[in-house]
Amino acid sequence: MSSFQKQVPRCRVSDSELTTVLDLGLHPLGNGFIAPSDTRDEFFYPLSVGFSEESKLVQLVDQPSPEQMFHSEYPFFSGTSVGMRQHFKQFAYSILSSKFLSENPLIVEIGCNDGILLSHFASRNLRHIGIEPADNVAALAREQGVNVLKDFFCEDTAEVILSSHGSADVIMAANVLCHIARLNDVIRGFKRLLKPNGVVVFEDPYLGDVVRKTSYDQIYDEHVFLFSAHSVVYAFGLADLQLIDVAPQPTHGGSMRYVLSHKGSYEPSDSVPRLLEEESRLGIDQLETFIRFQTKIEESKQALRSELEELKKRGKSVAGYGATSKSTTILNYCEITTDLLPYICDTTPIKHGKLSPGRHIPIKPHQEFQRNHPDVALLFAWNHFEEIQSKESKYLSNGGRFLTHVPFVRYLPQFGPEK
Ligand code: DWN
Ligand code: SAH
Repeated sequence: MSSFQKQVPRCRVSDSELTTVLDLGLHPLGNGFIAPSDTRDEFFYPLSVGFSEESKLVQLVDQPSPEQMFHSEYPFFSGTSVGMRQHFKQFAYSILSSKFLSENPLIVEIGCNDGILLSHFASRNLRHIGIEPADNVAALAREQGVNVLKDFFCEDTAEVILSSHGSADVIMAANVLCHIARLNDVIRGFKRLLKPNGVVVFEDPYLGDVVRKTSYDQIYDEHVFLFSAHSVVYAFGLADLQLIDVAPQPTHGGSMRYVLSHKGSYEPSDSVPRLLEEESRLGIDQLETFIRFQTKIEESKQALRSELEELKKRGKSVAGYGATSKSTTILNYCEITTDLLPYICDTTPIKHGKLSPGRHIPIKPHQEFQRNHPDVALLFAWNHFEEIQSKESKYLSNGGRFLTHVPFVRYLPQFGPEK
């Protein structure tokens, strides 16, 4: 083979051929909020998505290195959303009241961030450990009394935990397994670390929701995988771990919680074959579905751009709401710059005064939005709309409206006053 020929990408889990199904062009880091003085050296990578017919895994073809994404200035803090705090409280209660905890249990969490979930176990003096590579968020978790090991979880980390703490009753992971390219390594670590009757409980944005809602903004550097029951069964099956339960979650625009155990430890619930059947009906185990998805994404881009251009023509003021990682995909793919969107408001202090990755839209404190209500707010944090709607009741009653692209470009509330 000539050295100029491009190699066919391979599935990270099955090593089978990966077919590229989406190409979104060059993108910056999803959370690469940048100081105005640093824009010259900004990093870009090709954002494209592949599908493996073998593992059914939807995955990025290229992902930047973990150290580029998760570091001591990681700007996402799980506790910024009241709704997510509530969600993780319930998540903790579901584990605390389950049959999976032994007398003196060990609970392990991968990607514990600011301690939003693990703090519920720490406050009950239960043995626990969180693995978190981003120093700044790990420090917040420690302030809550959470024990944190600063590292990227992999099989070697599992060995470290085994020798210091013993094996785990429950291994939890929320919105993190979909971030880790070396999934086989992580799963081997789970296999080693888990007690014979232990369980892995993890949740991530669900591929079925992304396809149904055309929420293509869930595709960015950090999200190297978009999971389905099909791909979870395949990937964990390689290590003899079985899927015993699934439960849809409303978080992050539609997520799925997966429960796994050693093969044969528990009888899988009916929810598993039911979800597998539903996925086959939706076609998310088939290549053609993702080829059609590219067309839907392009249509969404055209509709969003033309609405923003129309608002500009009519002299309406517009601001972005929530400088989410997801917004980086929308802004860069839809080529939205300050002429259409002068600023984005966000509640995270570390993002203030920075520019959005790639398109360089200024990020301002939420107070700016409150001081100066725009005619239209482009809703980047659409997954938190319920919470935002109650927080912004004054904005809405004054005739303000939210523009969203999910599941198609439209205004919220749908029957609000004409702006
Ligand atoms: O998977 C991931 C999830 C868990 O969190 C990570 N890769 C990164 C991150 O994704 P995201 O940035 O898209 O997450 P959220 O939770 O949709 O976005 C939160 C952002 O929105 C924060 O910057 C805070 C902001 N926000 C706001 O300004 N006002 C949020 C709420 C609820 C608000 O009222
Ligand atoms: N669990 C939290 C945080 C999700 S953001 C929530 O659901 O809100 C993803 C987190 O995973 C970040 O804090 C990131 O630093 C961490 N992370 C990324 N790769 C990791 C790895 N290999 N091991 C452990 N944590 C990781």
